Formats: sequence, C-alpha cells, structure tokens
Amino acid sequence: PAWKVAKTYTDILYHKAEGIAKITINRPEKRNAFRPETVMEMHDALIDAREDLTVGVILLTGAGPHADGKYAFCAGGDQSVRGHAGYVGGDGVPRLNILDVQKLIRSMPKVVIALVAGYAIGGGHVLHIVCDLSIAADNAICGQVGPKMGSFDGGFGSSYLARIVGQKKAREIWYLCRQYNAQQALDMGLVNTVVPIAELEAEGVKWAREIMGHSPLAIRCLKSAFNADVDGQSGLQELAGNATLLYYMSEEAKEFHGAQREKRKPDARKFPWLP
Ligand code: 2NE
Repeated sequence: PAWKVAKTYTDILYHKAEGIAKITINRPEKRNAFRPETVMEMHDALIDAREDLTVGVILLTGAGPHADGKYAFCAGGDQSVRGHAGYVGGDGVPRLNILDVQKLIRSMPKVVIALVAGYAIGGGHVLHIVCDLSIAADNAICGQVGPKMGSFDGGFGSSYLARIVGQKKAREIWYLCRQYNAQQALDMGLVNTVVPIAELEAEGVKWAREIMGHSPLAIRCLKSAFNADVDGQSGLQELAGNATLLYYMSEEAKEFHGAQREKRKPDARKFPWLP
C-alpha cells in the first residue's frame, strides 16, 4: 500500500494506509530492544490507531536489517538502561511500561498482527505472543531468556504462552531458554504462518486486507470473546462493554434513554421479551 507517515517519533516509525496502521520499532542497532521512551511511543501510536475509526488492523514489526545484515522483531527490554526497579528513561524514572502496551494490544478492539523477522527474544517475544496473530519470516528466531539473564514475565508471557503452546512446551521455553526457528514456532502453534523474509510485509498486508473486508463489530466481539475465556474479570469487562455498546445502538435502549430525557414513561410494551 501507499504508506503515509501518520506521526513522527524518535524510536518508532508509524504509518497508515487503507485502514491498516503499521508500527515499526526502529532501533535495529539494538536488535529493536525497547527503552521506556520506545514503549511510550508505541503506546501513543497504538492509542492513535485504536481511536482512528478508519483503522481496523495494526501491523507491529521491527526495522531491519541492521548494518550487520541481521534482522530483529524485538530483543526485549534495553538492558543498557535497566536499573534498580525497571528500565530507566531520560526522566530518571524506572518503569516496566511494556506491560501497558501488552494490555493495550490485548484489549483494543482491533486486530494486531506481529510481523516477525529475525529475533523475537525476551520481552520482544512476549510482544508477539500478545498480538492476535503472528506472521513469521523464515529467519525468525523465538525464545525467552529471563532465567539466564535475571528476569521473567509471569503475566501474559507465561500464562497466555501456555494457552498457545501448552503447559509442557511453555515450561520448556522458559526453563531452558532455548531458541526456536520459524518452522519449530509454526509446529508448536506459536505463529500462524511462515513466509520468505522478502514477502513478510506483503503477507501481513494481505491478511490485513482480508480482515478489513469483514464486519468490524463481529471481529470486535470475537476478540473480546477470545479474551474473556482467559482474562478473568478484565476479559468479561471487555465482552460486557461490547454488549452495552450494541445495546446503546438498539431502538429499545434509545426508547428508554429518550423517555428519561423527555421525562415521560417509556413504552416498554413495544419491545419483545425474546426467548
Ligand atoms: C537477540 C540476541 C540473541 C541477538 O544476538 P546477536 O549475536 O545477533 O546480536 P548481539 O551482538 O548480541 O546484539 C547486537 C547489538 O544489539 C544489542 C547488543 O548489545 C549489541 O550491541 P553492540 O554490542 O553492537 O553495541 N542488543 C541486543 N539485545 C539488546 C537488549 N535487549 N538490550 C540492549 N541492547 C541489546 C542477543 O542480542 C540477545 O540475547 N540480546 C539480549 C536479550 C535480552 O536479554 N533481552 C531482555 C530480556 S528481559 C525483558 O525483555 C523484559 C523484562 O526484563 C521486564 C519486562 C519486560 C521485558
């Protein structure tokens, strides 16, 4: 598509075209590891995509290749700014704000597709886990590293991972900290498909265009239904929020709201008590 720059940032690129937003982590010299500022920019772009009525699909990817020829989706938190209580930004405050981005990706009523080329490691691997769909390039390398470098993700990074690949495999991934290639990731259901690196973005756009041809409300309700199955009360909140949204759009809700505003008795008998 004819990508247009949607907003200019320091650590990420943000484009839009045809109702598709594309967020590219742009720190290839760090294997696209994120610092607090990177995460704030990702959050800002995701909110923009969520609020844009024309956007239905968000592609999340990493810039590359780096000058050494290697690709990365994301290598997790930037270890050079890891401090006493998290990742320290320019303001001196330690944060683990990638968790906000994980929650936003998961709860936003639009489809987020990870395009994974090269390394998806540590918190970078969790980023693709929380996306609705993952399309891997044939050079993708997936893995967790926490237990060998002093970290772990006991949230979506472990519990949702286990829902995807099963308990045994999820424990293997975290306890052994091995790296898995694209075919292995596909075999364990960790990614949806694998394509040659040169076709990665085109494949993502193809999937996005297919989704964009479908019903926004149906996709919205499906995403919250998938989440509700695993996300406890916050999942139910999303699902129920959609019920309220649809109710607001009904003649019945409009009659009761109108009656209250007009200080009259609602005509309740107009509406059926459906079986
Ligand atoms: C990703 C991996 C396996 C790639 O290896 P390789 O050999 O291809 O690259 P190399 O030489 O390690 O890295 C290239 C440059 O990128 C930097 C490196 O320091 C290096 O810089 P220079 O020496 O050329 O200046 N780089 C790579 N990853 C980085 C990172 N995460 N932070 C800062 N700089 C990074 C290999 O690079 C690797 O294993 N990287 C580290 C992976 C890692 O430890 N990630 C953090 C896990 S914890 C986490 O993500 C997290 C958390 O702790 C809490 C909440 C959320 C997330």
